[in-house]
Amino acid sequence: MPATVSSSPGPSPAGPPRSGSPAPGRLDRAAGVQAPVRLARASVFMLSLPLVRTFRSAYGRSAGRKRLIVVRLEDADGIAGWGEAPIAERPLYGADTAESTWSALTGLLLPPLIGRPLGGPADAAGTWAPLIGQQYAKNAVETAVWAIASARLGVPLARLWGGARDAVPVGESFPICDTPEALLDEVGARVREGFGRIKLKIAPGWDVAPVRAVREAFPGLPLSVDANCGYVPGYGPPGAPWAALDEFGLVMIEQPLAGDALLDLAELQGCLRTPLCLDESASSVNQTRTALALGSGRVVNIKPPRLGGILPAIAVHDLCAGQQVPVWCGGMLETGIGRAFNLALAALPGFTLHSDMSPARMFYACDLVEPTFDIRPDGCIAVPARAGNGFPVMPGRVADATIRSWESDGRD
Ligand code: OSB
Ligand code: MG
Repeated sequence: MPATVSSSPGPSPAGPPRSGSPAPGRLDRAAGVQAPVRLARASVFMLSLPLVRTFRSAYGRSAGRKRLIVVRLEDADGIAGWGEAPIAERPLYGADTAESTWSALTGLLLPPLIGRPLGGPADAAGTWAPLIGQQYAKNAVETAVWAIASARLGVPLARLWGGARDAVPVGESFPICDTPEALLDEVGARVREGFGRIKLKIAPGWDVAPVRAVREAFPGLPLSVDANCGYVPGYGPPGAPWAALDEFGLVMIEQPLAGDALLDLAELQGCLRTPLCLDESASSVNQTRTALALGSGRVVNIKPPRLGGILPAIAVHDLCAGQQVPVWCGGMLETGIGRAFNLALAALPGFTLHSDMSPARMFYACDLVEPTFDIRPDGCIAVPARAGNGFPVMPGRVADATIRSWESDGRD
C-alpha cells in the first residue's frame, strides 16, 4: 500500500491560540499520520562522545565524555530512521539511566516491533502504551519511526506535525562557572553570535550574584534561570534567593524545587511576579495538567525524551495552547539526531519562547549529523526542510563512538 498523509488538515489553523478557542489539536493530526511500515531490523548503539566543555548544574558536573544511546530502525524496503536517547549515567534529572534505557530498548520495546505491520508512528507508540516509565527509550523508538514515516511520505516532520514556522528563535543554557567574570565573557560571546535569550543554571551558592552580574552587564537581555530542583522550601533566610531574583525582570525561573513538589511550587509562584517554568515537573500530560491547575508554574518546557516521545510532547503543547500557557522546547545536550526532532517540534505554534537549542559544536567535538546546524545572524535556527531525519546521520561517526551495540532482525 502506498504511504499517504492523513487528508485531514488538522482541526485548527496555525497562529497563536485565541482566548476561548479550542486547543489547536495538533495531537489528532500527528496521531493520524498514516505511513505503513514494517520494521525489518533494529540496532541500538551505546555511544561515548568526548565533550568539549564541562556542563555543570545543580545535579553536578559532566566532564570528559558523555554516554548516549542512538537507535537505528530499518523497514522492509531498506529505509532507515534514527532516534536518540540523550540519557545520563545516573538518575538525577529523571529516573532513567543509560543502562535502564538499554535494557528497555533491547528487552521490552524493540523485539515486539520487528516484523509487525504498523499503520504509522502512533501504532508504534501503541505497542508500549501500557508500560510506565522508560521515557527516553520510548522517545528514541518513536522518533526513529517518525523519521522512517517522514522519509516514506517525502514530507518533513515539522509539516507532519502542523508546524507553523520555518525557523526557531534560540537561547543558550549556561552551566555553572567558577567565577561571575568567566560567565560574563561567555555570555558576551553567545550574545554576539545571536542567541536571543540566556539561561543561567543556578544552585545554592551560585544564584543572585552571577545573575546580578549578567543583568547589570546586559540590561535588556531576555534572561532566565534554571535551578534543576536544587532548592528546598525554606532554604536560606526567608524569601532568599527568590525575592532577589524576582527583581531582575527574568523571563522565568525554571524548576526551583523538586519535580513533584507541586504544592510548594504553587506557594512560591504565589509570592513571585516572575513566572515559574515547569521542566522536571512536566513529566507527563496529566502531571502538567495538574501543575497548571494548581498554579505551580506559568510556563512549560517541553522535552520529548522526558515525556516519552513526540506524541506526548504534542499533547502537552496542545494542553498549554488551550490555556494560553507559553511553551518552549528544552534540550538535554542532544546531538544533531535529537535536535532535528526538537527543531521540528518547536515549529508548532504554541512554542512562543526561545528554545534551548545550542548547536552540537558547543558540547561535542564532532556531531553525528552532517551537515549539522548552526545559529543564523537573526538568532534563529532553521527547521530542517529535509524529510526523514532532517539532518543526514553519519553511520561512520556513530560506529566510531560505539562502545556497545545490539542488533536484531526478529529471528532471534
Ligand atoms: O534542565 O534543561 C535542563 C541538560 C541536561 C538535562 C537537563 C537540562 C539541560 C540543559 C541543557 O539545560 C540545554 C540544552 O540541551 O541546550
Ligand atoms: Mg531545566
